[in-house]
Amino acid sequence: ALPEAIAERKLELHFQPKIDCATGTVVGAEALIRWRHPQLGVIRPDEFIPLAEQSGDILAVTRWVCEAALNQQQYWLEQGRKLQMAINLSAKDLQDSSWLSFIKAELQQRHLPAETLTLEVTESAVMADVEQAQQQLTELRRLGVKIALDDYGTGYASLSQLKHLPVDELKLDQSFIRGLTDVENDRVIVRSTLELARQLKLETVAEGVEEEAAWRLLQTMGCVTLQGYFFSRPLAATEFENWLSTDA
Ligand code: G
Ligand code: G
Ligand code: G
Ligand code: MN
Ligand code: NA
Repeated sequence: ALPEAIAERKLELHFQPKIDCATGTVVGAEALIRWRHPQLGVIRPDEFIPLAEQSGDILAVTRWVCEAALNQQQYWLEQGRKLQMAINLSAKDLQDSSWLSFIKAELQQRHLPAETLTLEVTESAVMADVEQAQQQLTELRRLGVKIALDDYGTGYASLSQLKHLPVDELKLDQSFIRGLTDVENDRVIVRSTLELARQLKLETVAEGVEEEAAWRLLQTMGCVTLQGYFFSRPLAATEFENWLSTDA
């Protein structure tokens, strides 16, 4: 039913704010897909993205996500809100040879600078075919698009591969952030990963920040950007606007 859901506009995006760690101001948003099913209610991406990857529908889903996210970004820009927009790619998207020309056209149509778009790819998606991913990501970066390595620390990207991967940003997986304030090991891992990223000239995002104490600790560790329920859950576009106007 997924292809029909796309055609019938049953998919929607929620947006989770990204926060500048040093100042607490909003700098962007991650678009996260939701499927509003007439019988089953809201289906979360964890449930249908793996199926879409198996069936091949993921390519159409990602294109829909890209269009919808860029429409939203452009609308917010017209309202005077300049926000970095992040979308999630799957392994299959990295193997899609027409993705590059698609994204280029979508940006040009809207006169959006490529630098304002971040593509999040998981470590495991990259590792599925390292050479192909490397080539695709290199060309995307040449276009100006930013690349983030999502769920960093949970996959198999070795440090030597990291050195050669064409990425701009590491997103530390929330499993490390959750224990940050009381698990010594997590604190050590996060601190040294942030230091590694700094040395490699990579930006950093900490995911799953749920408490102010974690934010303060990440500040002392020099993390660049934050995301998490302490600031906000993923919100529908109008909720996001309301949140922006009350918060910032
Ligand atoms: O908010 P949350 O439950 O949305 O997301 C659950 C998982 O689904 C996360 O791992 C997230 O990266 C993934 N996800 C959310 N939206 C998309 C999307 O548009 N494309 C892909 N490939 N994954 C997504
Ligand atoms: O793309 P990615 O795998 O990073 O997707 C982010 C997932 O994490 C989404 O399911 C989102 O709803 C969820 N999330 C975002 N912030 C928090 C948080 O602070 N705590 C928890 N438990 N989940 C979060
Ligand atoms: O691109 P789409 O067909 O979804 O948008 C239709 C119109 O809805 C746009 O021209 C724009 O003016 C408006 N719109 C899009 N996103 C938002 C939003 O987040 N909030 C509000 N208030 N209007 C929006
Ligand atoms: Mn993500
Ligand atoms: Na993640």
